[in-house]
Amino acid sequence: MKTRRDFIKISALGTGGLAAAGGAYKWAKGSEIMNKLSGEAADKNLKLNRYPTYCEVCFWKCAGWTHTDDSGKIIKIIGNDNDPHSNGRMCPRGTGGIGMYYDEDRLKTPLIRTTKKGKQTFRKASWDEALEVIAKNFNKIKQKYGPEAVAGFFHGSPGSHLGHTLHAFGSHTEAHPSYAQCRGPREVGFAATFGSGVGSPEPTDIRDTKCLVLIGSHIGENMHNGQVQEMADAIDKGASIITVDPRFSTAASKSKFWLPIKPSTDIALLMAWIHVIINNELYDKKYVEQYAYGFKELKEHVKKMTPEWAYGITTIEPSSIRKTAYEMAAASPAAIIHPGRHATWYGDDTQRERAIAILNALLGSWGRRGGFYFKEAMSLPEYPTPEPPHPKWDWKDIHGDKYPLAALPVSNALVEATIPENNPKHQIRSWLVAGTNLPLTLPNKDQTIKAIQELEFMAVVDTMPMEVTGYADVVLPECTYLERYDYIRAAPHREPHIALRMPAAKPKYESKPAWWIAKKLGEKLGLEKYFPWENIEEVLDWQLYRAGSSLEEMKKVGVKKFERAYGAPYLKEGEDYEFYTNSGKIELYSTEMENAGFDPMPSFTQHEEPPENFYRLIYGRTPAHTFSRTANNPNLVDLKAEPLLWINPKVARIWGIENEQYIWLKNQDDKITQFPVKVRVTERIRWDSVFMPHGFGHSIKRLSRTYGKGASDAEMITNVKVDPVMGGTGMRANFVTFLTEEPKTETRS
Ligand SMILES: Nc1nc2c(c(=O)[nH]1)N[C@H]1C(S)=C(S)[C@@H](COP(=O)(O)OP(=O)(O)OC[C@H]3O[C@@H](n4cnc5c(=O)[nH]c(N)nc54)[C@H](O)[C@@H]3O)O[C@H]1N2
Ligand SMILES: Nc1nc2c(c(=O)[nH]1)N[C@H]1C(S)=C(S)[C@@H](COP(=O)(O)OP(=O)(O)OC[C@H]3O[C@@H](n4cnc5c(=O)[nH]c(N)nc54)[C@H](O)[C@@H]3O)O[C@H]1N2
Ligand code: SF4
Ligand SMILES: [Mo]
Repeated sequence: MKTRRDFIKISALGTGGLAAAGGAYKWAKGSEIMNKLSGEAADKNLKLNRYPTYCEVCFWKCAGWTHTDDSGKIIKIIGNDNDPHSNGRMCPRGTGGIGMYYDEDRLKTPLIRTTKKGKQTFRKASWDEALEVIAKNFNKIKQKYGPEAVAGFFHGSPGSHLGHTLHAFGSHTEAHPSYAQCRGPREVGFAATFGSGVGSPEPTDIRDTKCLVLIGSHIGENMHNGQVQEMADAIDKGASIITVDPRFSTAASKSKFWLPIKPSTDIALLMAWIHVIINNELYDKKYVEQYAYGFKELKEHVKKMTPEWAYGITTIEPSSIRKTAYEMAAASPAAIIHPGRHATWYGDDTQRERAIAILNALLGSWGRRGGFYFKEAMSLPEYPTPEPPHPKWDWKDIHGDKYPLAALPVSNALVEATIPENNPKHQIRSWLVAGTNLPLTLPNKDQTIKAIQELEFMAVVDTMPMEVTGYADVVLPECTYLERYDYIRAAPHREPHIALRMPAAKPKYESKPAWWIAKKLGEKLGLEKYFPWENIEEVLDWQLYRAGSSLEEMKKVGVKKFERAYGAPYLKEGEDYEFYTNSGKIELYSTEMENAGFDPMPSFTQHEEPPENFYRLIYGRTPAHTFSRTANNPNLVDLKAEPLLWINPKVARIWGIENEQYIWLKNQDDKITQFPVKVRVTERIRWDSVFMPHGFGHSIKRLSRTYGKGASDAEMITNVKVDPVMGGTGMRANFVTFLTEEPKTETRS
């Protein structure tokens, strides 16, 4: 039975949560941990134990060592010297990761939705009871509609465990926001060009590059560790950085050229660069001749896309466009036009990524030193379990004719398929969510909530009481990454390698690791045969043994490197090479796009302009936080407690807004932010845009350090431009105006 889900504030639970949190906040500030964090109190007599881990504070997954003192207390995390993701150094967020473990606002027990005196609330439950309720509901849905009607929304490590349970149950309806809200268009655009996506970590050979072009990619605020370190090294070695950003970002401040582009016009700039490089014969002729397909067509296509044409669109001077094109060509092939990572901007994102890929191809940078290296990952054998049942339908049926080049499920398509009004052929009835805060992560929150209200049942696995947990019927508390094993990290890099995560302490409270939750839920669902092991150590040891290592060895070394098995990371001069495209070549003219009914070569299309007195909302990262997951972290709150809204001085003057004033934002659809945001008046942003970091504006009172701190960009993202090629949600077509007085509550979003 469908019941309307009231949003339940977990603060209603327990006693004295806020008071206790206040005390602990002070404790954390003046504590040994904070001193250790800043490296001030290195007590030489302290005996430390160390346990290998890889970080879960963001998806760079740096490997490091968690240190505990002789009483078993977690003291610090430092990088593993042998790890190519971290090179022995964690970023401030990774160092502060222990705040996740110590956060006393954490979820502590399983919770079940119940009604008391007509009011919905959560009650504490045992694991046995909570898992029983989930299993009962999933099996009910399986009987009524088939197992396919249960969908998974996962991000990060817990998804690999719970995904196994979902598959064993009979559903492949599973989505991750890292695709349709993040890197999807980039993967599709690069695959259509080079026959291979970019993947994570990006195989950008930044340490040896001579020219790095960042187009809406803000390394420096985007703190992906190894990449930031390599960029610093490249700058030291004299590489030139070209940053294209409406905002004077950290990267822009390190750049030889900053092109403050009018937002939403990047494709015009990219095409003009291609024009200059072709017309002035600056491209890598031998490389293009040997490896590329469709050069003649491309040359014809860009004929009229001159810097003068692009100037009218982008506001970038033709002379700057030419100068920067020459700069890249001088560095070729050691030049990188960075593909970015959060690529879902304006709905034509696959085409923008295609333009970036084409430019790289012309400069001969794919497979070349200082460009992109050919990555290699260690492949670990899967622990043998029976073949899962074959679902009658899955995400591909949900997509139908839409998004023909989507290689992975699109989260927003799964949300749409949950709403009966959309007449989905395959309706989703239940969600299992783990490691993703959907109301802040998916654009168009109203639609997400509407879908949730249609569900017959929703279970959420999280470490914290978050916006998403408030809508669950059952909440399961996962322990933090410092308290658990997960699968081996076998990410690609210059050298194949593996990294182990193991617990440094017992799970606090009643929290449990996702592998345990996945197995126990599986058993409750009658799927024991898919979990023919006692614990995950058994699985890891089995896999590691076959890869030429063991759990015992990995506990000692944390990271192990292997020889490359599939050739050199760079092309040799004139080497024969077949790309995984239809033509076997790098496709400047994409046959794959053409066959799917899209333009084989990118073109600029005009996007909406802000209405009068509105400004484009651009958002991004802030160095000390990751999305919404760290906003309450006791250590990281100290580094940055609230977001700032960047406004150009000219605009601030017109509005009479002062630096550090708190204001509310209203968007083009009359949505108003729940909380005000502090203004930073700065020349570092164009007048037509405002900038704010993502991940703040939490509405959960139980998040005692971050509740009500700043506005949430997600509340303002109601105009979503979906990429027809692969379903990515363009989120930058939203415009805001300013409210200097506190708005009446009933008008708020
Ligand atoms: N408005 C807006 N939306 C965006 C973006 C943006 O910039 N602005 N960025 C987009 C991008 S690029 C991405 S990749 C996505 C990221 O999307 P998400 O990964 O959903 O981002 P978070 O807000 O960090 O939410 C993570 C959730 O996982 C929980 N969590 C953290 N660690 C663990 C764990 O170990 N186990 C479990 N079970 N749960 C855990 C956290 O408490 C939190 O509830 O967001 C996308 N959406
Ligand atoms: N500290 C920290 N680092 C992170 C993360 C985090 O949460 N915190 N998240 C990680 C993840 S999952 C991702 S996907 C990456 C995202 O990181 P990136 O892909 O590097 O960056 P975005 O967040 O998309 O980019 C924001 C930049 O684009 C600019 N911009 C806005 N509109 C336009 C436009 O129209 N044209 C151009 N040229 N520029 C524009 C903004 O001013 C801003 O500087 O960061 C990763 N690194
Ligand atoms: S970049 Fe920082 S937060 Fe991300 S995994 Fe590495 S140490 Fe952790
Ligand atoms: Mo992302």
